[in-house]
Amino acid sequence: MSRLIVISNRVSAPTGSHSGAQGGLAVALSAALREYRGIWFGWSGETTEQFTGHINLQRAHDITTATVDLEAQDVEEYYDGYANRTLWPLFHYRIDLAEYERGFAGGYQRVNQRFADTVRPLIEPDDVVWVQDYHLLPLGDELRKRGCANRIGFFLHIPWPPLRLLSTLPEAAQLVRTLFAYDVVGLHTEEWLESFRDFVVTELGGTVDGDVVSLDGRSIRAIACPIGIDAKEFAALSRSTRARLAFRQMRDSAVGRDMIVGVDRLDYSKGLEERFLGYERFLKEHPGERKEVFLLQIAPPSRGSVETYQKIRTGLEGLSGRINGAFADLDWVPIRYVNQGYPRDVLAGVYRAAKIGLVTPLRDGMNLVAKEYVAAQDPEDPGVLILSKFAGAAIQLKQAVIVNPYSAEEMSDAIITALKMPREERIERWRALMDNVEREDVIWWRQRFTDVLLNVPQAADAAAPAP
Ligand code: ADQ
Repeated sequence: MSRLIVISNRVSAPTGSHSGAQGGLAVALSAALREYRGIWFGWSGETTEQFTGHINLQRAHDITTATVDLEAQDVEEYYDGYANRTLWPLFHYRIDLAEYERGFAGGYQRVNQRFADTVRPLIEPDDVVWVQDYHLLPLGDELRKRGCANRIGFFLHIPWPPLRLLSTLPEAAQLVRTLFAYDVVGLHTEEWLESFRDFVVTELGGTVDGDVVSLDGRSIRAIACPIGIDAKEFAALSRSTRARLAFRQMRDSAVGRDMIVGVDRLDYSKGLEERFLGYERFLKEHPGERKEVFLLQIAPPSRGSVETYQKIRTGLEGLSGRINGAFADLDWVPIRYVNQGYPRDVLAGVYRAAKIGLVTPLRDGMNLVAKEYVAAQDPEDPGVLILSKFAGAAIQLKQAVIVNPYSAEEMSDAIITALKMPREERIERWRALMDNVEREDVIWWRQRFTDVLLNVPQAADAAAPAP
């Protein structure tokens, strides 16, 4: 059986327990790596004076991780720069925030080359390589240039932007061409896939035949493959001792009020400001409901070294302060705004205690919080998921209350609808949602992708560089 080599920007070493703040992806990939006796390669998160390519190999919980340190300039140009100040905003349709600098593009290319140089000797002829996310778009091409003829797949965890937006990026054509070094390219939804194909066909003159996309004599499989969560595990987690404790604490502190919960990384794509404004609108339009509810927003800071992220943090502090100042009373505060991460079992208990899960990103590749919220509910008395139509998850979670997060009025209407929803309707909607979350779970996602990847013929000319 082939070994699996997963390559991503960072490696989340599996803890072997659920009490860490480990994300769903780490859990998903860990299971695959265990099954295929694989290696997970990525940046250690540490910096070094001079890049040496020294690999730190570690083995824990049946998984081998291989990490490498980067130079401070690498982190600045590749990670803070091109990944988080150029590609992330652009791919989330925010060209107003995207910064196009040759220094960033150069650093991005350099780090991808450094990754390729470092990981190449670890790859054996029968290994299957799976590259993750927007930090490493050109990595497959760099590996091919180093003679790697293995099957290589790529999965993008964020949206793919429409042609008109992507073409604002100076290196767009070059970057997209490098994707043809892979055998399989996966995106979460048909919508993102459609935009990818549109760019290849319209901008580069490629062709599409079913899920085969061809450019300059090289064909790849491009597929929509929505990621899921480990639903069974998460449902079990929501009944664990720590989850029960968190559930009880939340219910006690709610003193009979309904809790609305939001859980997101502090990121402009998650629509937190619009969410607060929608909630404010609800408080204004429904004065009778005010003291019956509160919003708990959990948002741990991320990418703090990027200025936009510092601004959004300050903006949200101001906004929540203003709303609390305007509406709070001696015995009630409308928004509890918490800036830290919590272990997954605690989070599961919090989700379960919430009458409404408010998941309203402005643009999101998928959004796993929506699925976790569903999986954590009590089947006898489930809460209601309010979900943005702009999250990839909206394609699967059709029985949620779907909203346009740009409209404060729609958000307000959705909150009152969810609060007043009869129990039978809540149960009916939840069952349909849970059915999807369980069926199209993370194992389904991973198998779907690896099945396609393992079935592509290993091209004799695969060692040739991409066009
Ligand atoms: P993210 O943008 O990080 O992921 P999301 O899919 O919601 O977004 O995943 C966040 C994860 O972090 C969830 O598992 C959640 O439980 C966890 N998390 C968030 N806040 C937390 C907190 N305060 N404490 C502990 N854990 C917390 C990117 C894309 C998404 C895509 C995923 C996977 O942007 O669209 O769904 O990758 O492909």
